[in-house]
Amino acid sequence: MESSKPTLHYMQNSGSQQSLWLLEELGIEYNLVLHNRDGGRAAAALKNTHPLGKAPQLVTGSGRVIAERSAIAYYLIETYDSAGRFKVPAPGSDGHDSANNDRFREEQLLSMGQTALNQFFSLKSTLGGIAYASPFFTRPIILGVKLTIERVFLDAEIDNVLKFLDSELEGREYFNGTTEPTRLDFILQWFVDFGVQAADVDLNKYPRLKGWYDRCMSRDAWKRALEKGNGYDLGFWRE
Ligand SMILES: N[C@@H](CCC(=O)N[C@@H](CS)C(=O)NCC(=O)O)C(=O)O
Repeated sequence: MESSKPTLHYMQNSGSQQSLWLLEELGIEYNLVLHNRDGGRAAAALKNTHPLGKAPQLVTGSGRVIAERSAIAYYLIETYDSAGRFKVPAPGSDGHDSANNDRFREEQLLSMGQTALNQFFSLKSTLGGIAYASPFFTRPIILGVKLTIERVFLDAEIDNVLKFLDSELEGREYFNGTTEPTRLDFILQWFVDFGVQAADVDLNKYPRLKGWYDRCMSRDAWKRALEKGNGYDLGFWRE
């Protein structure tokens, strides 16, 4: 256990919310530094702590800076979850739900969020953002390109991954079959929310995924994180 408190650098309207959610779930003491976006981009001050200058960042009790949400979640759970509340039970132990639910399945699902969903939703929301920011006479052209890309491959690819994730929740409250969220849920929740808020994903087509998404956001720790942060609206670029 670290001696001093960790510090979360949180930026409004970003995946910092999921790191704050985990800190609240853990119930530990921490410092919170709130950054506003600067013209939609990262606050310049985030470069003072990490060369990439992105959010979230976690400064550990011993001064080490950790970037990347999945690494932050990994570190926080390893360091502070001594009761194992948010860890995946070992195969064969109580609370473990199937022979194939192991580190390899977890890695596969994490990667689907970080690679497939992230690139699909980034493409969709970037095209939407460019159309939104462009002069009204070029907007229909950009929207036409966006609709063509969506029709030719993008929407089918997204549907493919979301259907798979939905099937992985068969008989499970959270992705690892636990009764509490694990790192997989803290990370995948971000990608699904990115899709819902910024890329027009309709979760009603994926009822198990929708149930899981609502379950995550009905947790007291999620709500406390929303109150402590300085805003969480992933469609902010439409304003
Ligand atoms: N792969 C990083 C993503 C970091 C990142 O790109 N964060 C976004 C907010 S969700 C950001 O800082 N955007 C502002 C910018 O790129 O200017 C992670 O998982 O933490």
